[in-house]
Amino acid sequence: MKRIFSGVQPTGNLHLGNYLGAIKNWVSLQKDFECIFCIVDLHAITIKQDPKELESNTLEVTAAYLASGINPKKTIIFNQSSVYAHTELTWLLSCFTPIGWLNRMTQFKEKAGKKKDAAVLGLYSYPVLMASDILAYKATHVPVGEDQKQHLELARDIANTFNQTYSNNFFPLPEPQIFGEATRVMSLRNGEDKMSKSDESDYSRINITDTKDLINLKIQKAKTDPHSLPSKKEELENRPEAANLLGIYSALKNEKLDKVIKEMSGKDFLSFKKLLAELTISKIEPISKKMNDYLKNKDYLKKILKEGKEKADDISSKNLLEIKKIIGLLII
Ligand code: AQP
Repeated sequence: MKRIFSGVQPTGNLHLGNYLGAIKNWVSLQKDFECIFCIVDLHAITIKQDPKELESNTLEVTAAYLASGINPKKTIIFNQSSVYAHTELTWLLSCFTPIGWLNRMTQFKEKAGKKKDAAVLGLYSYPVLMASDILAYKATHVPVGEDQKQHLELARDIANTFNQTYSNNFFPLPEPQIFGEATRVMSLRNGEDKMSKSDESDYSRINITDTKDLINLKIQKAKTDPHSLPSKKEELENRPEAANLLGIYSALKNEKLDKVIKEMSGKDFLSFKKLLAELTISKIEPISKKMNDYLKNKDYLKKILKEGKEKADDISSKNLLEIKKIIGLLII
């Protein structure tokens, strides 16, 4: 059976990178897979969160899922902290994870920065929680952006270690699914940095909730270089901002990058940015309108999460019981 698990953190400022790198691809996967899409609030608290904002951001991400086309009749949608298997499995799997593996994780190094010793344990063990999210459902496929590839490899290594320890194939080794022409959307202010929720400059990202005027302004102000647009993919080397904007355009348009490069070849950035802004608005505005409608009915959003939690609990608690039996923990 093919089963998908993925999630987004409710840390505010859901942006075009989250949409193109994750949510947009999930929508089409619902056709061929059994899908479980989570709002990973336990991951969010590895960084300090305001309690009120965390709660409202959780509902905002739920609304974004629904507004983008995730269908709750077909797909399980729930918030991570409501299903106990995630945290319990994290402990069990942490006993199969050598510290040396965690020391290699680049996201921890980036987020902890120079204050490594002051960083919380949760930030360090974040990838074990992520492995537990996936393995609690024995998910076979995990659609993510490029930035999460290393964590997914770790999840495979943990699953493999467990299987080898007990000479079984209990866990399938989850496959990463990295789709489209914008697997790593970069900041609009610097084509070398990832577009991210935590970037101090709001002009570095297009938020799903940005107004038409703000999207226009952010794209107009996006960093570029002094050349016109290239005629071949190879000419994008050392032009990170041009590569990023063309990648965003082709992902939004569902066209191959080569085709878009041909179409735009020789144009100046001013005219290309106009087209990009129009396209971005045409794709993002309907989502943000629907999101606002959903957010007017918080009880409905909570009902979706509750139904999702029950289904997620049902699958993961059975798996957790099996895992505990395999380990030899006495079940009373
Ligand atoms: N820039 C990006 N390009 C492509 N995909 C991206 N994703 C995130 N940023 C980009 C993908 O979105 C999904 C959910 O991400 P997340 O919210 O769980 O966490 P993140 O990767 O830590 O997102 P941010 O925006 O970068 O948050 P901060 O600033 O807090 O670190 C994942 O599938 C991710 O790959």
